Amino acid sequence: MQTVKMVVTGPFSSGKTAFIGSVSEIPVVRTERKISDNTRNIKEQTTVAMDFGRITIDKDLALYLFGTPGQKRFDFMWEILSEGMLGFIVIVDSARPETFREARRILDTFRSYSNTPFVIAANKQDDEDAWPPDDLKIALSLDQDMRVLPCIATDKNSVKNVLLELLYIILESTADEPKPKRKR
Ligand SMILES: Nc1nc2c(ncn2[C@@H]2O[C@H](COP(=O)(O)OP(=O)(O)OP(=O)(O)O)[C@@H](O)[C@H]2O)c(=O)[nH]1
Ligand SMILES: [Mg+2]
Repeated sequence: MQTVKMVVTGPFSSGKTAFIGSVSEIPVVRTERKISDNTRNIKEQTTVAMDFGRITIDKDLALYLFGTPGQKRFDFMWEILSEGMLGFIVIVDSARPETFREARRILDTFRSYSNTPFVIAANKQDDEDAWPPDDLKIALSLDQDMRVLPCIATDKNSVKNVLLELLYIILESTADEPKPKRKR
């Protein structure tokens, strides 16, 4: 069985834990704690160390998903979690433009850890205030070739699409041999 480690990261409350929870076949190992300084009052719990989940793609391939904490005060975990990753996903709350700058910072931080493939998930597309992926791409000043995918982290199929897209990019980039030219 081949395993592929992917890291799921992004700003506070962007949907990382929900993303892993939607697809994992094992009960997700969560490290959520009550938010001690809940002045923003967005939600009750936050990830303090990591989330861990697993999804089987076929009989000889499984994805191991490691979710990071979103709050800056726990970012010492990021580099540890990125050890050995083959790809990563930056989850962005598309309805909260005030978090876009932070999303970009996180993207750049993870790219500094490793030059593995990545995709950006334009999450919460079911929110009426959500920016479409193309607008998000401009707002984050992303390069043309960076993939921004629409996502609803609470929807299993949507999450699966994002994971498969990243998986294909990883498999393409790790194909050692150039594919033989097809004979006409
Ligand atoms: N409508 C909608 N809500 C979402 C979506 N994804 C996540 N949420 C909600 O957004 C809130 C935050 O989700 P979490 O999964 O806890 O976010 P997180 O990124 O793990 O947060 P931290 O660990 O605190 O950084 C929760 O209330 C989720 O139910 C989505 O695609 N659509
Ligand atoms: Mg979380």
